Amino acid sequence: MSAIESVLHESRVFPPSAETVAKAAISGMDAYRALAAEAERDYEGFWAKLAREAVGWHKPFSKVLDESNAPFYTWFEDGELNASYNCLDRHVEAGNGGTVAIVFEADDGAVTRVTYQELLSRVCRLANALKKRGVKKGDRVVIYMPMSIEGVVAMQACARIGAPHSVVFGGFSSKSLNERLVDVGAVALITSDEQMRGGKALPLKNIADEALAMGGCEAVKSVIVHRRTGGKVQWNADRDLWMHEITANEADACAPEWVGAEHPLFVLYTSGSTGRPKGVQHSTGGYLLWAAQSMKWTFDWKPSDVFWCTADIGWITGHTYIAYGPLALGATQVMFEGVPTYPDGGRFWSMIEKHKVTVFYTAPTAIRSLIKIAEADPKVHPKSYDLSSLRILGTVGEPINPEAWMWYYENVGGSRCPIVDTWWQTETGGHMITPLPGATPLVPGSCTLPLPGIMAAIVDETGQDVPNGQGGILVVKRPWPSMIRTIWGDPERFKKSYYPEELGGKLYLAGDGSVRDKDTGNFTIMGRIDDVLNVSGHRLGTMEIESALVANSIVAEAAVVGRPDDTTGEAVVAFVVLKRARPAGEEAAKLANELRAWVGKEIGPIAKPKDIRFGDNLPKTRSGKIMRRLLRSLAKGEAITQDVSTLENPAILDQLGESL
Ligand code: 6R9
Repeated sequence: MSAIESVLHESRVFPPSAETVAKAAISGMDAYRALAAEAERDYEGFWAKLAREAVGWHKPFSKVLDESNAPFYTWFEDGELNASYNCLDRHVEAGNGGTVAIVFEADDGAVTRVTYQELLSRVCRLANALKKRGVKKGDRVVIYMPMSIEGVVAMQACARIGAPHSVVFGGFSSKSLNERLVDVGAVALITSDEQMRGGKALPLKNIADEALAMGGCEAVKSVIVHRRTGGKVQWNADRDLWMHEITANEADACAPEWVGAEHPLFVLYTSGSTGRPKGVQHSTGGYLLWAAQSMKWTFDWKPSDVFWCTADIGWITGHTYIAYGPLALGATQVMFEGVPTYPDGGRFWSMIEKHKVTVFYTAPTAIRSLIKIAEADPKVHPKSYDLSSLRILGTVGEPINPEAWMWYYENVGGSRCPIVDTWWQTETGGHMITPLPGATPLVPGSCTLPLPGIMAAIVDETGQDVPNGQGGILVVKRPWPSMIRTIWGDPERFKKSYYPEELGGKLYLAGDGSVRDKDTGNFTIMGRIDDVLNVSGHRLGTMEIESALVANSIVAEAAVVGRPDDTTGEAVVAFVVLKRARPAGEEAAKLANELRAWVGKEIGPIAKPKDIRFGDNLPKTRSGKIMRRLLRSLAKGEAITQDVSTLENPAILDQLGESL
C-alpha cells in the first residue's frame, strides 16, 4: 500500500491533551474556528489587526490589501518599517537585551551564546561596514555561508540597510552560485573560508572564487569573508575583506533604513519546472508579519521556550523559522552547524537534552534516517536520552509517512507532544496548512487544516472546487500577506507559474496535489504535480538535472524522473543516451560515476542521480515526445502494463529497465 493510500485509510487520531489545550494561546477547535470565521467575515480587518499587533511600524499603514494590479498584490503598502529593527532593537528597547537569542552549537560540539544586545551590536557593525563599501538600499547582496551566527548577522545586516539578500545554500556548486549572482545582480558577496559538516571542511571561499571567475557578475565589488576554520584561501586584495577586520572598528549602532512594506526583504532561488531556478521575491511587511504570527500560532510559542529548527539558512525554512520568525518574537533558539549523524546518530537527541529544547522542528528525511540508525543501535536511540523538556514537535519539507510519524510521536515526543506537520513553500513565506498544537486532532501523515486567514482549497483542472474525498490541485483562493511578490526579473513567469489562465487567473497554484478527508476536511498532500522532485526535502527540477547532464560533452540526451525512496522520499533516476555506443559492465559503472560527479559540480551534491541507466535511445512517441510515465515505471522496476502502442521504439524499454 502506498503512503498516500495508507493516510487515506488512517484511522488513528490523536487529540491534544486537556493540559495542552488549557495552556495554548489558540485553545481548542472552537477558538480556531472563531479565528478562521473572523478572517472569512472581514478579511482585510483580520490581517490589519494582526499586522498592527505583530509588527512594529515606523509609519503606520492606512491601506491593507491592494488587488488593483492582480496577481501583483500588495499589502500594507504605505506603511514603513525595518525588519532588523523589529527583530533586534524592539527587544532591547523593551529591556530584554540580555535574553539569549541564539545558542549556537558547532560541528565539534563547541557552544556559543549570543544575546539580543550582542546580536544587535554585531548586526550594526556589519551594516556600517557594508555601507562603507557603498552597499545601499535596494542593492542585492548574496550570502554563501554555513550555518553560523555570522550567517544570521549577515542577513539581518542586509535587512537593516534595506539591501535585499539572496542566500545561496552552502551545498550548491560554483556554477549554481554564479547563476544566482548573475540573475540577482549582486554588488557584494558574503561568504566564509570553509564550512564544517560532519568533521569535514568544505572550501566555500574557493568555490565562491570559482563562481566569480565564471563571469557575468562583475558588479560584485566586495567579497566579505567570515573566518570559520582558518583554512587556506586565495586572496584578491582588490576585492576580498575579512569580516572581523572590517567590523572591528565600526560603531555598535546603525540607524535602521526605513523601507516601505513592499520593499523586497530577500530573493530566494528555488526549482521550478524549467531548467532555470526562480528567484522568489518576498516583501518586508507582509513577510515579517507572517514569520512572527505563524511561529506564534503553529508552535504555540511562549517566552520560556527553547526553539530549535534544524533547517539550513539557505532554505526558506531557515529564513522564516531561524533568521526572522524567532527573532521577531524575541525567542531563544538553538542553531546547529553540523549534521544529525555526527559524531553519531544520537546528535539531535543529545542536543535536545543538553539545551533543554522545548519545540523541535525538523524534516521527515532526517527522522527516517535516524529511525534506521536508532533501531540498529540502542545507544543512540532517543529513549536513551532525557527528552522530557520537549513539548511540541514539527515536520516540514515533504510528506511524512504515517510510520515515521508514529515513531517520532512515540520515541521522540514520548506520546505526549503534538506533531505539527506544516505544509508550505518557498513561495508562501510561512506555514499555510498545519495542525495547531492546542486545538487540532492529529492524524499521522496529514497536515490537517489551513491556518486562520489562509484560504486553501482543492480544485480540478478548470479551477472548479472538487468535493472532499476527491483528489485535485491544491490552490489558495485569496492573496495572503507573506506570499511571493514576483519572480525576480521575470514578472511574466510569475504570472504563468502561479496564476495560470487555465484556472481562471485568480487562484494561487501551489504545484502540489492534495485530497481532503470526507469528514474532517483535513488535507493530505500527495506530492508535486509538476516536474519538480523532492529529495530529502530539497526541491529539484527534473529539467535542471537534465540540462546539467546534456551539458556534458559525452551526453546526447537525458531524461530524469523520481522514484519513491525509503529514506530520501524521492530519489533521482536519470536515463541517459551517450554520443558514443551504449556502455556496459564496468565501463557503464565508471561513466555513471563520472556523470554523478558532473551533476554534483554543475548543481550540487543534492542533485546527484542515485541511479543512471544507459540506453541507445529514450522511449518516444512517433511525434518525438519522451514518454515519462514509462520512465517512472522503469525507474521503480515495475513491469510495463501501460499502452505502448504509440511508442516509436518499444525495444528500448528492456535496455532501460536494467539497473547497473
Ligand atoms: C517549506 C518548504 C515546497 C514543497 C511543497 C511540497 C513539499 C513541504 C510539506 C510538503 C507534504 C508537508 N512540502 N512541506 N509536502 N507535507 N508538510 O519545504 O519549501 O523547499 O519550497 O518546498 O515541499 O511539495 O510544494 P520548499
